[in-house]
Amino acid sequence: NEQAGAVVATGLKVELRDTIAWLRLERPDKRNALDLTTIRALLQTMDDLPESIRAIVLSGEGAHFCAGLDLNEAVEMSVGEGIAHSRLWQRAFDAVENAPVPVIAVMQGAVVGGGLELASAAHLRVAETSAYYALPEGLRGIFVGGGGAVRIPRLIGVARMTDMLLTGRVLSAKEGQQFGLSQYLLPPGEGLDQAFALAARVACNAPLSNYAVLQALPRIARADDAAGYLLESLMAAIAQGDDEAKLRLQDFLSGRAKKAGPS
Ligand code: 1HE
Repeated sequence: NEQAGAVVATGLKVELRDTIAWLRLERPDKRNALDLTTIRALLQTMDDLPESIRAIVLSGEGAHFCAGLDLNEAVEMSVGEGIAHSRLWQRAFDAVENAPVPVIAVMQGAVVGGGLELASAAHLRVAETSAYYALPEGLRGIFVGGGGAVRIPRLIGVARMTDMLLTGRVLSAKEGQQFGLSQYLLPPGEGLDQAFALAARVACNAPLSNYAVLQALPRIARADDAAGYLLESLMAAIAQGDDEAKLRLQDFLSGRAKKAGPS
């Protein structure tokens, strides 16, 4: 895991470690609240990722993953600016969800408001037991604006999101895990190692398989059944037809590949 490069953009630190890019929110004194500079840095970073990157780890420096929108900026915004602001956030978080490689978020402490919207755009979410989730938008007189109204119901359902927005209810890490906000739950301090282990693992998959999982699966899940089945067949045939798949299938048939059972 030798560090190959490090770039510090304001609010976001980017390190390239072999085939893994590590993106870290870097405003711990502000609980990694997302200001425009950080959102722009995230969008730019996702656009500029080197082709050698096979997985991304997204984390927040300090005791909290992210306190959401930098409320100092929201105070000043007109209605028109608010729309433009939200559209920019949506582009940045779309760039995360539509990344060509898996994005693994590590969540500790506050994962609130736009912080939860950002984490929801990742493909795998690792929580530490210190994590807690809230959507204080309702309390602050605002609304989610970073794609959360689309993504969060897909994870936990409209009813739970409605409850969080209307009441400001805070979910514990355990509740978050039960509801589907995290796929992994670990003791404090172990999230990052777990995320890098997962990143190393998924980075070894055939790139076309990962592409199918990231790009085709969510669209199939949203399509009507007939379109879904067709997309699935096309994607299956494309992945299977790739040389990488032929090699991996041969490896299994000749007893060289890892089995699918418990390790
Ligand atoms: C902030 C922000 C922020 C902290 N914008 N400055 N988000 C929220 O409504 C969450 C607001 N934050 C909190 O409720 C708390 O800060 C936390 C529960 C996340 C953490 O509490 P704590 O006790 O660890 O920290 P703190 O003392 O409250 O905050 C430390 C500093 O960070 C303090 O600044 P300081 O200069 O007085 O040291 C806070 O003001 C600052 N800080 N959070 C600005 N969010 C596109 S739509 C998205 C909509 C949303 O995301 S709405 C949800 C916004």
